[in-house]
Amino acid sequence: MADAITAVFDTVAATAPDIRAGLSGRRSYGDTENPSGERQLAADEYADELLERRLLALDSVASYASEERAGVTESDGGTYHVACDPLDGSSNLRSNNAMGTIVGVYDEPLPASGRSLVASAFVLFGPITTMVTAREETATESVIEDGQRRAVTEDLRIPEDPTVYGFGGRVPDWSAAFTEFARDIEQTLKLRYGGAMIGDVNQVLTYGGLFAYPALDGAPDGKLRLQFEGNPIAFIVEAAGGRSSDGSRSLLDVPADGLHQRVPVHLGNETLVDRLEAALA
Ligand code: P6P
Repeated sequence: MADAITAVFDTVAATAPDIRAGLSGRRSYGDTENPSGERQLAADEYADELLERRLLALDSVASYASEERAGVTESDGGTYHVACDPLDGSSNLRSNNAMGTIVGVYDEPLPASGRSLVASAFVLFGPITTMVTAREETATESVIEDGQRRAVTEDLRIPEDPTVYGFGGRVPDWSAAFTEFARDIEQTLKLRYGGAMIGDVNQVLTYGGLFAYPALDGAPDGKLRLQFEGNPIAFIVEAAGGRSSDGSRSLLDVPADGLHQRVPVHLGNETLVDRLEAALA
């Protein structure tokens, strides 16, 4: 299993420079929408096509699914089912802010429970390109140089003392319970919200704190997708000693009932997620 997962991680790392190099010329929206009804940038489609082709070329990969396409692409053989958000936070491209790639490696056909993840990773296009990977309950942070991973933090752990928070959605659309919880958090933590989940989650992994895209009035399942965003990032945060929640349980325990199902997402220090669940109970 280790060799197959390493091959997936290495393929994503090797593809990162190509995706990054292709961003500047692909900042325009096409006339298509993804299955979640969001407009697609040319960069979204470019990253998706590169990742599909290169990941399905691996003997160990049985299928590929992404936020950008309705169905699953099967290959003939393989063990693992890969779910990608090829360019998470792509709306940040026009404002030149952080974005990146999320990959979940499941050992069950998709849609699948987060408990069937065997590995996950995200690539973050910031001032430098980094990649956080998780497997066997351990998270690792690497710098990507020339398409190669160089580990810089072998056992990434979320800091004990939380410092930052970032909550998505419009404040008037938050529930009364979440609003009260947020007002309490604001008294002690510093706001860090950049509009790309992995950029905001990386702040939480670096400084300690809480990221949330909660249930909203009119959108009780929030915005983020379980298969492509919630599960893979929860797998990483929990491997780093944090917690995840849909408001009442780990995201990894949320039943999979659709490839593009949305889920409220809360990720960060265990103490803060515990407080959040108590506030929403
Ligand atoms: P909003 C990016 O589009 C994304 O899927 C996540 O990466 C991010 O956390 C969220 O949506 C941002 O949503 O409503 O703040 O633009």
